[in-house]
Amino acid sequence: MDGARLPGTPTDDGDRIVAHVDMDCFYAACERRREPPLEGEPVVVGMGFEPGETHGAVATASYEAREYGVDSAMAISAALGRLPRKVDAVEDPALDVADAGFYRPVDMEYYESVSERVRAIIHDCAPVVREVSIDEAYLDVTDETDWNTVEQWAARLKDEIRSTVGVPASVGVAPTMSAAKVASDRDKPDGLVVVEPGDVRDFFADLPVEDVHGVGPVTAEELDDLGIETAGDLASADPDVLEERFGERGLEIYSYARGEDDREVTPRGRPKSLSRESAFTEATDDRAELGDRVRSLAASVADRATSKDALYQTIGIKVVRPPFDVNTRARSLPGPVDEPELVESVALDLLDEFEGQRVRKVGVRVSNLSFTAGEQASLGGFESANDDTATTGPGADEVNDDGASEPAPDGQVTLTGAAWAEGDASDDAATPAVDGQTTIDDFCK
Ligand code: DCP
Ligand code: MG
Repeated sequence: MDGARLPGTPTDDGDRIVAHVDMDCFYAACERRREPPLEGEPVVVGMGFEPGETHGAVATASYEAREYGVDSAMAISAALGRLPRKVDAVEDPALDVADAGFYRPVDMEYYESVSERVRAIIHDCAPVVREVSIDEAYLDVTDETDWNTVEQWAARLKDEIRSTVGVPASVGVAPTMSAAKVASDRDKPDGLVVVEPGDVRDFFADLPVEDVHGVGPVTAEELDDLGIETAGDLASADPDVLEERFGERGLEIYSYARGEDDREVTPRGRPKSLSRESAFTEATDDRAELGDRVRSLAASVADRATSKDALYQTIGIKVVRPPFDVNTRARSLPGPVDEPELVESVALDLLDEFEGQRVRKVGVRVSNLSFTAGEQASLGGFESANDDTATTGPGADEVNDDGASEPAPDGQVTLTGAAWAEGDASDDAATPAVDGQTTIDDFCK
């Protein structure tokens, strides 16, 4: 493969290859790992199922237990009603042992240790990994494989996890994170679904709108009111209506439904850039109002950089003119600094170019980050999911820390006119190659 491409940046044809790995019924699979007779049996992991206990919930259920209607987050009493405990069934002639299951208490320490092993394999096989929960990660594998061979690659990753750690995984592969996530869920358990470039919008079309990134149950209900039930409906909806109803987020979910998703797979830990944006309720060309907003965003971004011990070498602004005209400008400095006044003065300077123009959203960003000595990258492990960007309607702010594993090494700066959403991977240092691993390394090659 072309060694010049940095991890996380598009291939020549613009398509990244993103894999999403999600372990199958993870806690239950962990229990089976240490208690093999549970293989093939209905297994429920949760709390509150011992005699005398009344409260508790199901953390997860094996796929055999799901056939009885037992699932995550269900009250344990409801689960026991559908699937009695095996130990109770053998004692109680009114219960059928064949329709009973094995209940096990949650043991996070053990699940974390299994997760750690899975993570080790994933990191050895992919240069860029974003862990999003105890059993879930995104991988950018553009450099590891290509569209002709990615299915085999993913099958081998699954086999490697299964044979080395002893737990099953499902993998989705697609050119975007959103599609890869949906794909990994499509054929569970032990699933492997590849969505090729060009097929993403079709792949989404018939899915319920909840499957679109950024659409939760409340938004789904509101969309339903608008007659939008599927991702396909959302993709062909009127973006103005969506914006009016949901603000900026309306446009985001519209894009995701269309298969457009520029998010890069970036490791958690040190951010690649820090930005803050703010939308006006009504577009404005009032220089004083714009200046005030930029000043306060600049102060907030600089503050965040200081709190993260981040030095920045590039300061930029984003100016969105109605309806969707996104402009970014950035200026590089001779060296990395932590100077809040400079963020403000450069941002205001860059804003001058838009004098007299109506603006509906402004943002300030510092990028090309490096970190002061002593600050360790804290790759959070398979932590609970925590989206970096919280987008809200007009008048509210959006915070965005783009993750990256390493600081920029030598201050290469791109004065980009591209939207921030496209990221600035040119500032991103390549992750060092894996070395020394034997079996896993062989597999990775
Ligand atoms: N979990 C939990 N409570 C929930 C959901 C999940 O404690 N309401 C825990 C138990 C799961 C683990 O998180 O095993 C991973 O969550 P997933 O949503 O990935 O669920 P599973 O891995 O169990 O099942 P699936 O095969 O659907 O991924
Ligand atoms: Mg899972």
